[in-house]
Amino acid sequence: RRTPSIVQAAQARDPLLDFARSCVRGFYSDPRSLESRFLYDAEGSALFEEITRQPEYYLTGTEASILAAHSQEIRELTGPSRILELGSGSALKTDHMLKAWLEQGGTTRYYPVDVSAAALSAACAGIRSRFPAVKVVGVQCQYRDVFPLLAQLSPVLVAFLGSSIGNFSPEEMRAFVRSLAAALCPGDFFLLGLDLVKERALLEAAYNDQAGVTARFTRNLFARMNRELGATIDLDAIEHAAWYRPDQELVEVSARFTREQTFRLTPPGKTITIGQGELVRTEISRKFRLERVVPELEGCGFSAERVFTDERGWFALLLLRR
Ligand code: AVI
Repeated sequence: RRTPSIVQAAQARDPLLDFARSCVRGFYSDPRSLESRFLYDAEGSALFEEITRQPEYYLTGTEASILAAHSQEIRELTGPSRILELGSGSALKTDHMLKAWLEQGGTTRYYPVDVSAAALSAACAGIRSRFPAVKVVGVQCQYRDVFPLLAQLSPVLVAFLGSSIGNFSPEEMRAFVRSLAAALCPGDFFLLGLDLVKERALLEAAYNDQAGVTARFTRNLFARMNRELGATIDLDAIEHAAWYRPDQELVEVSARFTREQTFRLTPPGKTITIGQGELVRTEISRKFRLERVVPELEGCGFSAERVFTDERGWFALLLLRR
């Protein structure tokens, strides 16, 4: 029997209600702050892929160059483990790893995990056409829903690239890393991409690209509310705003309402008014210092096997062992 190419690990009971409730909570919180996981519907995932191709968004290219240089060594250290990638998107960077795995022999199994079904089927189709010898099974779910499956995949390497962990708060990140460590078996690996603290101008340019793709990405969250929750938000009244906060070492991304907007979300039937000039935070993107983050990860159940960086020291790839 053929393995299905995409499986659903767990499904929110009602994804629409999950989105709606989260929006209401976010609009009523102080400061107003929405959950960034809802940025990635089909439209948002496609826009994020476009962000990764913008010249100012150095993260993707820099991480890919580290993977290109070190995938063989990573494979030597991990052995022929299965690869499970969290938030795979279009999974182009993973090519370097799959190449190294195929070259060093054994069956290569790759499990991309993503909330967006569209992004996932594109990733699976792409990998199958570029690497017919790799066995690919896409898993559609939120990251945490994949944890219960990990023990049965051991030996496994869990890849979490692109500094996506930077979109978590410090508390969320610690909880995430601890549960991942608890779900993996001793000897399994965690490959983690981290964007490092750097000059403010470089960081702010990356989140304010000239072509305005990041602005479209931010606005899409509100367009999604219009599409799915019957909101009537005037998207022309929303400006994208992103700046670096050196005190917290993170880029904060917000939507600024240039005109007052009143709209209703159905479900759950709540009316919301956002005043002129108000900000609604849509994301944080934390930037890391190796001297601080490595001990923190070690305190959460991993040991750092290798730390790879690019020559400019902009980005790091950590190979951690459970
Ligand atoms: C997915 N994540 C790592 C991106 C980042 O850089 O924080 C999301 C993003 N938002 C705006 N540009 C990129």
